[in-house]
Amino acid sequence: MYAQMVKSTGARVKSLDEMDPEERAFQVRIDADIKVEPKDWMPEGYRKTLIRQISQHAHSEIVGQLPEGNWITRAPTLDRKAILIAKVQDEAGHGLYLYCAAETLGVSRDEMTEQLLSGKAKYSSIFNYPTLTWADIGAIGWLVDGAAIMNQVPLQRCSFGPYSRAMIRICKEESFHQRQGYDIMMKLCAGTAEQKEMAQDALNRWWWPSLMMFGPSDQDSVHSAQSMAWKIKQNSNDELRQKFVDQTVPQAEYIGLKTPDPDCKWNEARGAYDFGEIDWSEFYEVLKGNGPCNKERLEARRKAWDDGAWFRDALMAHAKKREARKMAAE
Ligand code: FAQ
Repeated sequence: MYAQMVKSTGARVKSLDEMDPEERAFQVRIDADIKVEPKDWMPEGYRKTLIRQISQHAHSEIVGQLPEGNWITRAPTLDRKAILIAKVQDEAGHGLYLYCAAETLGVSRDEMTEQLLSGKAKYSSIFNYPTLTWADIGAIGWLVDGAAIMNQVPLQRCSFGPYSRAMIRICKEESFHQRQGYDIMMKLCAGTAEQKEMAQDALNRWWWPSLMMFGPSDQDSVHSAQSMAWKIKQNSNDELRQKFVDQTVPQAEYIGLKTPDPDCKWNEARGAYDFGEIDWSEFYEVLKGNGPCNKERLEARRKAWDDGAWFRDALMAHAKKREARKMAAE
Protein backbone atom coordinates (compact mmCIF):
# COMPACT_ATOMS: atom_id res chain seq x y z
CA MET A 1 0.00 0.00 0.00
CA TYR A 2 2.65 2.52 1.03
CA ALA A 3 4.98 1.82 -1.88
CA GLN A 4 2.28 3.07 -4.23
CA MET A 5 2.20 6.50 -2.63
CA VAL A 6 5.38 7.54 -4.36
CA LYS A 7 7.27 6.00 -7.22
CA SER A 8 10.74 5.65 -5.82
CA THR A 9 13.81 3.56 -6.58
CA GLY A 10 14.07 2.54 -2.92
CA ALA A 11 13.51 -1.01 -1.72
CA ARG A 12 9.84 -1.99 -1.69
CA VAL A 13 8.09 -1.12 1.55
CA LYS A 14 6.90 -4.19 3.48
CA SER A 15 3.17 -4.71 3.88
CA LEU A 16 1.79 -5.27 7.39
CA ASP A 17 1.48 -9.01 6.66
CA GLU A 18 5.18 -9.28 5.87
CA MET A 19 6.30 -7.60 9.11
CA ASP A 20 7.28 -9.42 12.28
CA PRO A 21 4.98 -8.73 15.27
CA GLU A 22 7.10 -5.95 16.80
CA GLU A 23 7.43 -4.13 13.48
CA ARG A 24 3.72 -4.54 12.79
CA ALA A 25 2.78 -3.10 16.20
CA PHE A 26 5.14 -0.17 15.49
CA GLN A 27 3.59 0.47 12.07
CA VAL A 28 0.07 0.31 13.52
CA ARG A 29 1.05 3.03 16.03
CA ILE A 30 2.54 5.14 13.22
CA ASP A 31 -0.64 4.70 11.15
CA ALA A 32 -2.66 5.87 14.17
CA ASP A 33 -0.49 9.04 14.34
CA ILE A 34 0.97 8.12 17.73
CA LYS A 35 4.35 9.83 18.17
CA VAL A 36 7.46 7.73 18.68
CA GLU A 37 9.62 8.81 21.62
CA PRO A 38 13.34 8.01 22.09
CA LYS A 39 12.85 5.17 24.59
CA ASP A 40 10.14 3.41 22.55
CA TRP A 41 11.04 0.32 20.54
CA MET A 42 11.69 1.19 16.90
CA PRO A 43 12.97 -0.73 13.88
CA GLU A 44 16.70 -0.26 13.32
CA GLY A 45 16.00 1.16 9.86
CA TYR A 46 13.71 3.84 11.36
CA ARG A 47 16.44 4.85 13.82
CA LYS A 48 19.11 4.96 11.10
CA THR A 49 16.92 6.93 8.71
CA LEU A 50 16.21 9.52 11.37
CA ILE A 51 19.86 9.81 12.43
CA ARG A 52 20.80 10.29 8.77
CA GLN A 53 18.12 12.87 8.03
CA ILE A 54 18.27 14.84 11.30
CA SER A 55 22.07 14.98 11.38
CA GLN A 56 22.24 16.07 7.74
CA HIS A 57 19.62 18.68 8.51
CA ALA A 58 21.68 19.89 11.50
CA HIS A 59 24.86 20.03 9.39
CA SER A 60 22.96 22.08 6.79
CA GLU A 61 21.97 24.65 9.40
CA ILE A 62 25.56 24.93 10.62
CA VAL A 63 27.24 25.05 7.19
CA GLY A 64 24.38 27.28 6.05
CA GLN A 65 25.72 30.07 8.27
CA LEU A 66 28.80 30.44 6.08
CA PRO A 67 27.39 31.98 2.86
CA GLU A 68 25.46 34.62 4.81
CA GLY A 69 28.17 35.13 7.42
CA ASN A 70 30.28 36.33 4.51
CA TRP A 71 28.10 39.49 4.32
CA ILE A 72 27.80 40.45 8.00
CA THR A 73 30.73 42.85 7.77
CA ARG A 74 29.45 44.32 4.50
CA ALA A 75 25.70 44.70 5.17
CA PRO A 76 24.64 48.10 3.74
CA THR A 77 23.16 49.57 6.96
CA LEU A 78 23.41 49.05 10.71
CA ASP A 79 19.84 47.68 10.77
CA ARG A 80 20.56 45.18 8.01
CA LYS A 81 23.70 44.10 9.85
CA ALA A 82 21.81 43.55 13.13
CA ILE A 83 19.07 41.59 11.34
CA LEU A 84 21.59 39.43 9.49
CA ILE A 85 23.54 38.67 12.68
CA ALA A 86 20.28 37.59 14.36
CA LYS A 87 19.37 35.37 11.42
CA VAL A 88 22.75 33.67 11.29
CA GLN A 89 22.59 33.10 15.06
CA ASP A 90 19.15 31.53 14.61
CA GLU A 91 20.64 29.05 12.13
CA ALA A 92 23.26 28.05 14.73
CA GLY A 93 20.42 27.53 17.23
CA HIS A 94 18.54 25.33 14.74
CA GLY A 95 21.65 23.21 14.28
CA LEU A 96 21.90 22.76 18.06
CA TYR A 97 18.25 21.71 18.57
CA LEU A 98 18.64 19.25 15.72
CA TYR A 99 21.89 17.73 17.04
CA CYS A 100 20.10 17.28 20.40
CA ALA A 101 17.14 15.58 18.69
CA ALA A 102 19.54 13.21 16.88
CA GLU A 103 21.43 12.48 20.13
CA THR A 104 18.23 11.04 21.63
CA LEU A 105 18.58 8.24 19.04
CA GLY A 106 21.93 7.12 20.46
CA VAL A 107 24.47 8.95 18.32
CA SER A 108 26.90 11.41 19.89
CA ARG A 109 27.53 14.96 18.78
CA ASP A 110 31.21 14.11 18.25
CA GLU A 111 30.33 11.21 15.95
CA MET A 112 28.06 13.45 13.88
CA THR A 113 30.72 16.15 13.65
CA GLU A 114 33.30 13.57 12.59
CA GLN A 115 30.94 12.38 9.83
CA LEU A 116 30.52 15.94 8.56
CA LEU A 117 34.22 16.80 8.65
CA SER A 118 35.29 13.54 7.00
CA GLY A 119 32.81 14.17 4.18
CA LYS A 120 30.80 11.03 5.06
CA ALA A 121 27.63 12.93 5.97
CA LYS A 122 25.92 15.21 3.52
CA TYR A 123 24.59 18.73 4.06
CA SER A 124 22.26 20.64 1.77
CA SER A 125 23.64 21.19 -1.72
CA ILE A 126 22.47 24.82 -1.67
CA PHE A 127 25.23 25.93 0.69
CA ASN A 128 27.93 25.10 -1.85
CA TYR A 129 27.16 28.19 -3.93
CA PRO A 130 28.90 31.56 -3.40
CA THR A 131 27.27 34.80 -2.20
CA LEU A 132 28.60 37.33 -4.69
CA THR A 133 26.50 40.43 -3.99
CA TRP A 134 24.24 41.84 -1.25
CA ALA A 135 21.23 40.73 -3.34
CA ASP A 136 22.30 37.14 -2.70
CA ILE A 137 21.44 37.67 0.97
CA GLY A 138 17.93 38.68 -0.14
CA ALA A 139 17.71 35.69 -2.47
CA ILE A 140 18.84 33.25 0.24
CA GLY A 141 16.24 34.49 2.73
CA TRP A 142 13.47 34.55 0.15
CA LEU A 143 14.27 31.37 -1.79
CA VAL A 144 16.42 29.17 0.44
CA ASP A 145 14.50 29.83 3.65
CA GLY A 146 11.28 29.72 1.58
CA ALA A 147 12.20 26.25 0.31
CA ALA A 148 13.27 25.21 3.81
CA ILE A 149 9.86 26.24 5.22
CA MET A 150 8.02 24.37 2.46
CA ASN A 151 9.97 21.24 3.36
CA GLN A 152 9.91 21.74 7.13
CA VAL A 153 6.29 22.66 7.84
CA PRO A 154 5.22 19.04 7.13
CA LEU A 155 8.16 17.83 9.27
CA GLN A 156 6.39 19.42 12.26
CA ARG A 157 4.06 16.41 11.97
CA CYS A 158 6.92 13.90 11.70
CA SER A 159 6.29 10.67 13.63
CA PHE A 160 9.41 11.10 15.80
CA GLY A 161 8.55 13.37 18.75
CA PRO A 162 11.87 15.22 19.32
CA TYR A 163 12.26 16.03 15.59
CA SER A 164 8.69 17.18 15.22
CA ARG A 165 8.92 19.44 18.30
CA ALA A 166 12.23 20.95 17.16
CA MET A 167 10.65 21.74 13.80
CA ILE A 168 7.80 23.74 15.35
CA ARG A 169 10.20 26.29 16.78
CA ILE A 170 12.47 26.26 13.76
CA CYS A 171 9.60 26.95 11.37
CA LYS A 172 8.55 30.06 13.33
CA GLU A 173 12.05 31.48 12.95
CA GLU A 174 12.33 30.47 9.29
CA SER A 175 9.21 32.53 8.52
CA PHE A 176 10.95 35.63 9.84
CA HIS A 177 14.02 34.76 7.76
CA GLN A 178 11.96 34.41 4.62
CA ARG A 179 10.27 37.77 5.17
CA GLN A 180 13.58 39.56 5.75
CA GLY A 181 14.96 38.09 2.50
CA TYR A 182 11.92 39.11 0.49
CA ASP A 183 12.09 42.56 2.07
CA ILE A 184 15.67 42.97 0.81
CA MET A 185 14.55 41.92 -2.69
CA MET A 186 11.55 44.30 -2.59
CA LYS A 187 13.76 47.24 -1.61
CA LEU A 188 16.30 46.44 -4.35
CA CYS A 189 13.54 46.12 -6.95
CA ALA A 190 12.11 49.49 -5.94
CA GLY A 191 15.58 51.08 -6.15
CA THR A 192 17.80 52.07 -9.07
CA ALA A 193 17.99 50.11 -12.34
CA GLU A 194 21.35 48.79 -11.19
CA GLN A 195 19.89 47.54 -7.89
CA LYS A 196 17.01 45.84 -9.68
CA GLU A 197 19.47 44.17 -12.04
CA MET A 198 21.42 42.92 -9.04
CA ALA A 199 18.21 41.37 -7.63
CA GLN A 200 17.43 39.71 -10.97
CA ASP A 201 20.97 38.37 -11.23
CA ALA A 202 20.70 36.85 -7.73
CA LEU A 203 17.36 35.22 -8.64
CA ASN A 204 18.94 33.84 -11.84
CA ARG A 205 21.76 32.21 -9.88
CA TRP A 206 19.76 30.91 -6.89
CA TRP A 207 16.61 29.69 -8.65
CA TRP A 208 17.76 26.29 -9.90
CA PRO A 209 19.89 25.42 -6.84
CA SER A 210 16.80 26.25 -4.67
CA LEU A 211 14.69 23.76 -6.66
CA MET A 212 17.43 21.16 -6.11
CA MET A 213 17.11 21.56 -2.32
CA PHE A 214 14.03 19.32 -2.40
CA GLY A 215 16.19 16.38 -3.45
CA PRO A 216 16.12 14.04 -6.44
CA SER A 217 12.95 13.57 -8.47
CA ASP A 218 10.53 11.04 -6.98
CA GLN A 219 11.57 8.32 -9.40
CA ASP A 220 15.20 8.66 -8.23
CA SER A 221 14.56 9.22 -4.53
CA VAL A 222 15.97 6.24 -2.65
CA HIS A 223 14.40 6.88 0.73
CA SER A 224 11.03 8.54 0.07
CA ALA A 225 8.74 5.50 -0.04
CA GLN A 226 9.95 4.06 3.29
CA SER A 227 10.22 7.48 4.96
CA MET A 228 6.65 8.26 3.95
CA ALA A 229 5.41 4.89 5.22
CA TRP A 230 7.04 5.73 8.56
CA LYS A 231 5.60 9.26 8.40
CA ILE A 232 9.04 10.78 8.74
CA LYS A 233 8.29 12.54 5.45
CA GLN A 234 4.72 13.52 4.70
CA ASN A 235 5.22 14.59 1.08
CA SER A 236 7.39 13.49 -1.79
CA ASN A 237 10.28 15.64 -3.07
CA ASP A 238 8.44 16.53 -6.31
CA GLU A 239 5.22 17.50 -4.49
CA LEU A 240 7.08 19.98 -2.30
CA ARG A 241 9.10 21.33 -5.21
CA GLN A 242 5.88 22.02 -7.15
CA LYS A 243 4.33 23.78 -4.15
CA PHE A 244 7.44 25.94 -3.84
CA VAL A 245 7.33 26.95 -7.52
CA ASP A 246 3.61 27.76 -7.26
CA GLN A 247 4.21 29.96 -4.22
CA THR A 248 7.35 31.69 -5.46
CA VAL A 249 6.66 32.59 -9.10
CA PRO A 250 3.87 35.08 -8.20
CA GLN A 251 6.14 36.57 -5.51
CA ALA A 252 8.81 37.17 -8.18
CA GLU A 253 6.26 38.72 -10.53
CA TYR A 254 4.95 40.99 -7.78
CA ILE A 255 8.33 42.71 -7.48
CA GLY A 256 8.95 42.74 -11.24
CA LEU A 257 11.39 39.79 -11.46
CA LYS A 258 11.31 36.73 -13.72
CA THR A 259 12.59 33.23 -13.03
CA PRO A 260 15.45 32.25 -15.35
CA ASP A 261 13.35 29.35 -16.70
CA PRO A 262 11.85 29.93 -20.18
CA ASP A 263 9.51 26.96 -19.65
CA CYS A 264 8.04 28.36 -16.46
CA LYS A 265 4.38 29.19 -17.13
CA TRP A 266 0.97 28.79 -15.55
CA ASN A 267 -0.86 25.64 -16.59
CA GLU A 268 -4.59 26.31 -16.29
CA ALA A 269 -5.54 22.64 -16.62
CA ARG A 270 -3.23 21.54 -13.80
CA GLY A 271 -3.83 24.64 -11.68
CA ALA A 272 -0.04 24.84 -11.20
CA TYR A 273 3.08 26.22 -12.86
CA ASP A 274 4.92 24.07 -15.37
CA PHE A 275 8.66 24.37 -15.15
CA GLY A 276 11.71 23.18 -17.08
CA GLU A 277 13.95 20.19 -16.46
CA ILE A 278 16.41 20.53 -13.58
CA ASP A 279 20.06 19.91 -14.45
CA TRP A 280 20.46 16.80 -12.30
CA SER A 281 24.08 16.35 -13.38
CA GLU A 282 24.87 19.63 -11.56
CA PHE A 283 23.00 18.40 -8.45
CA TYR A 284 24.92 15.11 -8.32
CA GLU A 285 28.26 16.86 -8.94
CA VAL A 286 27.59 19.14 -5.95
CA LEU A 287 26.67 16.08 -3.84
CA LYS A 288 29.95 14.42 -4.86
CA GLY A 289 31.87 17.43 -3.50
CA ASN A 290 32.43 19.23 -6.80
CA GLY A 291 30.23 22.30 -6.32
CA PRO A 292 31.73 25.81 -6.46
CA CYS A 293 32.31 26.06 -2.69
CA ASN A 294 32.31 22.48 -1.28
CA LYS A 295 36.02 22.56 -0.40
CA GLU A 296 35.86 26.03 1.12
CA ARG A 297 32.83 25.14 3.28
CA LEU A 298 34.39 21.98 4.72
CA GLU A 299 37.70 23.72 5.30
CA ALA A 300 35.91 26.47 7.25
CA ARG A 301 34.16 23.86 9.43
CA ARG A 302 37.40 21.90 9.99
CA LYS A 303 39.20 25.09 10.99
CA ALA A 304 36.41 26.03 13.41
CA TRP A 305 36.62 22.55 14.98
CA ASP A 306 40.42 22.74 15.32
CA ASP A 307 40.37 26.33 16.62
CA GLY A 308 37.80 25.30 19.26
CA ALA A 309 39.87 22.37 20.59
CA TRP A 310 41.39 24.42 23.45
CA PHE A 311 37.91 25.50 24.56
CA ARG A 312 36.51 21.95 24.55
CA ASP A 313 39.60 20.80 26.51
CA ALA A 314 39.12 23.62 29.03
CA LEU A 315 35.45 22.71 29.52
CA MET A 316 36.35 19.06 30.15
CA ALA A 317 39.13 20.02 32.58
CA HIS A 318 36.75 22.34 34.44
CA ALA A 319 34.04 19.65 34.63
CA LYS A 320 36.57 17.12 35.97
CA LYS A 321 37.84 19.54 38.64
CA ARG A 322 34.30 20.36 39.72
CA GLU A 323 33.42 16.67 39.95
CA ALA A 324 36.57 15.98 42.01
CA ARG A 325 35.74 18.88 44.38
CA LYS A 326 32.20 17.60 44.79
CA MET A 327 33.44 14.07 45.58
CA ALA A 328 35.95 15.42 48.14
CA ALA A 329 33.20 17.41 49.88
CA GLU A 330 30.88 14.36 50.20
N1 FAQ B 1 21.50 18.30 -0.75
O1 FAQ B 1 16.16 9.56 -1.24
P1 FAQ B 1 16.30 11.03 -1.07
C1 FAQ B 1 17.92 25.22 5.55
C2 FAQ B 1 20.58 13.28 -0.59
S1 FAQ B 1 17.88 23.60 6.01
C3 FAQ B 1 22.30 17.31 -0.35
O2 FAQ B 1 15.25 11.87 -1.67
P2 FAQ B 1 15.56 11.85 1.62
C4 FAQ B 1 17.79 26.28 6.60
C5 FAQ B 1 19.86 12.55 0.54
O3 FAQ B 1 20.37 12.95 1.79
C6 FAQ B 1 18.19 22.69 4.50
N2 FAQ B 1 21.91 16.01 -0.33
O4 FAQ B 1 16.56 11.37 0.47
C7 FAQ B 1 18.73 27.37 6.31
C8 FAQ B 1 20.21 11.11 0.18
O5 FAQ B 1 21.57 10.84 0.50
P3 FAQ B 1 22.03 9.71 1.58
C9 FAQ B 1 18.30 21.27 4.78
C10 FAQ B 1 20.66 15.76 -0.72
O6 FAQ B 1 16.36 11.97 2.87
C11 FAQ B 1 18.40 28.39 5.44
C12 FAQ B 1 20.14 11.13 -1.33
O7 FAQ B 1 20.35 12.47 -1.73
N3 FAQ B 1 16.99 20.73 5.05
O8 FAQ B 1 18.03 25.41 4.41
C13 FAQ B 1 19.76 16.76 -1.13
O9 FAQ B 1 14.34 11.01 1.65
C14 FAQ B 1 19.30 29.44 5.20
C15 FAQ B 1 18.84 10.59 -1.89
O10 FAQ B 1 17.74 11.50 -1.65
C16 FAQ B 1 16.81 19.47 5.45
O11 FAQ B 1 17.76 18.73 5.62
C17 FAQ B 1 20.23 18.08 -1.14
N4 FAQ B 1 19.47 19.11 -1.54
O12 FAQ B 1 15.08 13.30 1.13
C18 FAQ B 1 19.97 27.41 6.96
C19 FAQ B 1 15.38 19.06 5.71
N5 FAQ B 1 18.59 16.16 -1.46
O13 FAQ B 1 21.60 10.26 2.92
C20 FAQ B 1 20.86 28.45 6.71
C21 FAQ B 1 15.26 17.65 6.17
C22 FAQ B 1 18.74 14.84 -1.27
O14 FAQ B 1 21.30 8.44 1.23
C23 FAQ B 1 20.51 29.47 5.83
N6 FAQ B 1 15.63 16.70 5.17
N7 FAQ B 1 19.99 14.60 -0.84
O15 FAQ B 1 23.50 9.63 1.46
C24 FAQ B 1 14.74 16.20 4.23
O16 FAQ B 1 13.59 16.59 4.18
C25 FAQ B 1 15.23 15.13 3.31
O17 FAQ B 1 16.39 14.55 3.86
C26 FAQ B 1 15.50 15.59 1.84
C27 FAQ B 1 15.99 14.38 1.03
C28 FAQ B 1 14.23 16.14 1.23
C29 FAQ B 1 16.59 16.66 1.81
